[in-house]
Parts: sequence; structure tokens; C-alpha cells
Amino acid sequence: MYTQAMDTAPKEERKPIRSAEEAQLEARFETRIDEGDFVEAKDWMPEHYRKTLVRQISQHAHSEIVGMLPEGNWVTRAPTLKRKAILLAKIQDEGGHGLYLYAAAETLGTSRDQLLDALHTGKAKYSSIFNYPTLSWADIGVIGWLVDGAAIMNQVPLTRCSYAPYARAMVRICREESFHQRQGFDALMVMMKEGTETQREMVQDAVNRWWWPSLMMFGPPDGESVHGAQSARWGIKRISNDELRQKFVDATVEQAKVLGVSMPDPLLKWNEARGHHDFGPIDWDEFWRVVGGHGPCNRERLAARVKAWDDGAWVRDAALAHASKQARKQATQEQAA
Ligand code: BYC
Repeated sequence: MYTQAMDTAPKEERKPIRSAEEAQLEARFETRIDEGDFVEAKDWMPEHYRKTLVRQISQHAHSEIVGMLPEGNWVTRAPTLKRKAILLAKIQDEGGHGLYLYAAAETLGTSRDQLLDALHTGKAKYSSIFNYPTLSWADIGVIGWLVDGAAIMNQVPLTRCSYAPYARAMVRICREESFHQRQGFDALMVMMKEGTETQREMVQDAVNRWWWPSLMMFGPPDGESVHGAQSARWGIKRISNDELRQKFVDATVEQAKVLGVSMPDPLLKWNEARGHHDFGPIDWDEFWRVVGGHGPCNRERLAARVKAWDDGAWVRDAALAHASKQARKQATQEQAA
């Protein structure tokens, strides 16, 4: 049994005091996880598990919402009506993914307002990839092919995440992401196979700019992943950052051959002994710079989200006023009855 008096460790080394009941609950929780059981919102869970999920799910939600911005830049300049309709639908899907994910995070007891406040004040992260600019129409195809392709690789294992509300949201999201990836590949195929030399050059230029940032989406190398081991232990992450990155490289190299583009990596080559492609070193300094808020578009992206929130204040106020008017009306009717 733990008492305050036994807690003689220096302050910074002290572990939170757990009651015997809590220790028992935690042991039962670990056993459930080991048995591959899913955890529901109403179930007991360790505080650290809850925090890890709120962090990851809300970062994921923010990524979907911020991810709408680089694509939104091209809605008015899509080359055909068909491409415009597809792009609009994709961006709407992403808004929807953000909403499922905020809802999943809310089941853990953190409100939507708290989650958004963390984004708007720069405390919460979102995927590094969305801090790069979209310079040509080919970027939209490459985002679909590479960025959504990397997202699918990372997110399919999350459909088996131990936290059931997140896993359920991911099933739906992954179905839509695979359509997103295919539409990107299709747009690039048209440019590569039916387009002009200039269009083919645009595609290659976009691949050159998005390849390395796409590899960074999977997070730091396993040795530097702060949360990786614990998240794997809890069945939140089923496959490590490096393993997913490798799977992505192996899959996309083959797709690049079909498209007729090359990756901007002279060290990329098949390694017969490993049964995988070797690839060159990733610029982790660039990754941490972008994650730390100093990428090409960090300020612009955050400012756009804060502006959207501020501009939407009247809608929230009106909805609240309407809801309280309805509640008053109902109360009066109930009194009269
Ligand atoms: N960007 O210990 P680690 C999409 C942070 S949506 C920024 O390995 P973890 C899409 C990490 O948060 C794409 N930060 O972390 C949308 C941690 O910092 P904190 C988003 C990153 O959580 C629209 C620190 O680095 N997908 O694809 O075990 C259109 C150490 O990392 C990044 C998801 O969110 C990054 N790339 O693993 C198209 C999927 N990587 O929190 C596409 C769900 C790492 O301690 N998330 N950091 O301050 C995950 O699977 C995991 O959170 C990650 C990172 C693999 C991303």
C-alpha cells in the first residue's frame, strides 16, 4: 500500500501515487490489452493511455482540417469541371474525417473547444506535410498519390487500434482515403500519358518536392520516437514509424514506374538481401524545423484556421441563441400542459 509518508523520493522522481484499487484496475486493463480486447469510452483506462489517445487523435483531426487548406488553394483553378468536382468532394471528405476524429477524441473527456484552442494557440501539432505549398496543379495529384498514400499506409493499422471509437472512425476514413489516393494517381496518369511535355515536367517537379516530406509523415525514426514503444505496448500503434515508412517506399516505387516518374533519391534501390528498397537519408533537421513551426507555410496555415474560427463566431452564437430559445419555448409549453 502506498502512503504519502512513504513518498520520500525527490520531487522530480516521484511517481503518481496509485491506490491498490487503481493498481488492480491497471493490471486488468493490461491483461485486456494483451488479449487483444478493444477498449470502449465508458471503460476504465489509465490516465496516460487516455492522454496519449487525446494527443494522437486530436493531432490527427487537426491534420485533416489543416490538410484542406493546401488543396483549397486549387479549387478555383482546377483544369476541368470534373477535376473541380472531385477536388471539392475530397476536401469535404477531409472536413468529415476531422469531425469524426474530434468526436472520437471528445469521448475521452476533452471538449471540442479545448482541442481547437490547443490548435489555435500553437500548442497542438498537426502533420508536418501540410506546411508545404501547393505550387502547381500537379501538386494536387501528387498529394492524392503520395500524401494520401502515406496516410492510408499509416491509418489502416489504426483500424485495429485498441481504442474502439478511434478504430471505428478509422474504418470509414480509410475507405474514403483509398478513393483519394486513386483519384490523385488517375490525375497524374492523365498528365503523364496524355499531357504535354510541360505537364510531364510539372508532375516530376511536384514529385521531387513532395517525396521527402511524404516520408517524414511517418514520424521520427523508431529510435527517436518518444511515444512509439508505449503506444505499441497499448495496441494504439500496431506498426512502427520506420516499418510503415519502408512499406510505403516499397509500394510507391512500383507505382512510380507505372506513372513514368522517378524519385529524387539517387540512393533508392532494391536490396535483394533485405527484400526491401534501400533509400537515402531523410533530412530530420528539416522535419523538426517544420514540426517546430518554421516550415514554409506554418504561419499561413495557422492564421487561416484562426481566421476561420473567428469569422465563424456569429454562427456559433446564433446556434446557441437558437438552442436556448427552443429550450425556453419547450419549458413554457411543459409548464402550460
Ligand atoms: N508531423 O513519438 P512519435 C492525412 C511528433 S492526416 C508533425 O513517433 P507518435 C491527410 C509527434 O506528435 C495525417 N508532428 O509520435 C489529411 C510527437 O510530438 P508530441 C495525419 C509529428 O504519435 C488530409 C513527436 O513528433 N495522420 O494524412 O507515436 C489530406 C515524436 O513522434 C509527425 C495522423 O495523425 C509529423 N509527421 O507517432 C490528406 C495519423 N510525426 O505529440 C491526408 C495518426 C511525429 O509528443 N497519428 N510527430 O508533441 C499517428 O499515427 C502518429 O501520431 C504518428 C507519430 C505516426 C504521426
